[in-house]
Amino acid sequence: KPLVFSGVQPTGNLHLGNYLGAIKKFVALQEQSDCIYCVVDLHSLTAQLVHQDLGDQTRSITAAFLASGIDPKKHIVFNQSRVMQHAELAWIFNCVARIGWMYRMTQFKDKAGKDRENASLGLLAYPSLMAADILLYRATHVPVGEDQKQHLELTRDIAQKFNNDFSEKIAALGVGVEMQVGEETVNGYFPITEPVIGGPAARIMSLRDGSKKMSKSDPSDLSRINLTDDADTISKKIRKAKTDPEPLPSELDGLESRPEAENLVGIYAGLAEISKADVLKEYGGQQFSVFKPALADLAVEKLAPIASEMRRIEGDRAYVDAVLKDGGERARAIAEGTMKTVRDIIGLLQD
Ligand code: AQP
Repeated sequence: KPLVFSGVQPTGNLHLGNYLGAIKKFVALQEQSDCIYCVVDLHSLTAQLVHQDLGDQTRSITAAFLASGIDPKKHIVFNQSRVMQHAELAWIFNCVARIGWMYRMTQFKDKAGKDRENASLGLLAYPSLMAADILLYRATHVPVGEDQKQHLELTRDIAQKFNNDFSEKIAALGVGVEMQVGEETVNGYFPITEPVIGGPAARIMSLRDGSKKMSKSDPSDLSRINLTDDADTISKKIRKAKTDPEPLPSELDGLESRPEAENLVGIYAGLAEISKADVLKEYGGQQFSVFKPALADLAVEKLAPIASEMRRIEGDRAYVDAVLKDGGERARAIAEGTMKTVRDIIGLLQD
């Protein structure tokens, strides 16, 4: 059975990109897989150390998971810092990974900006912690938005290097498993994880600028639809979304070099669970004055029930805390099992 892991940072309001690119996939994967979904609070310290309300932000992301339909009894929902093995394995991966690998990460380059020397060491090492999050549970599949693709490739590189560096010890302890990686059969302790990226909404762009991804940290609230926006706000943001004056094309190639139009079509397709081509079959030739209100109605129809359920769950703080505590205990049991083996592989003495 596939084992799915993914995480979301407790850094501000969740938006439509987080929902369509990640959380909606988390929900869909529950049917055929065992899933572990994590609010990655330690990651949120990498870009900003001091937060006003980290605890409440963590609860709010948890409420969004539950309101979207994640079942915390069948699967595991917890916050990362509760399971200290994440930090322990991340340290080991810091010693497996090479600094050059980290400097190549586009997220580091974007977030560190020009003043690289002043970025936190944590921001540079972020992908090591992400690899630890995933490999601690020996997850086979990781649903994420397109922007995380490079970090997942690095996770595969870290797993592969660990498996190679310790191949003799892994064989001696008999803890390796055979895996198919592309054409090759390889043996190792850590799986070579498959990213689950794709579909029409893998990269949702800003509503104000089709060349930038929709992001929590964009200063303009008009650039994104927050999961908690009310119906009027959603309609207003879609009405004001940047577009060009042409009607929608009837064929996919007509969206080339029209990033804003393509983005709105992708959002519609993601919400309606159809392809972009199918959206164009219905709306090809129509003006945005027709398409935008239809998109706004669809977004309200899909998001309003989640927002109201989120508010209800957020109001029951004891329940949210109990979910995270229970999830933390179950996650810790798996994580400690992995770490016992990892310590043996490396040769660290333990009880
Ligand atoms: N625009 C997006 N389109 C599709 N997927 C997206 N994701 C984020 N933005 C988009 C996916 O959402 C998941 C959780 O993201 P995160 O909170 O862990 O980190 P992030 O990518 O840093 O989120 P933001 O909103 O873009 O925050 P800032 O502004 O801090 O950069 C991930 O699976 C991510 O791919």
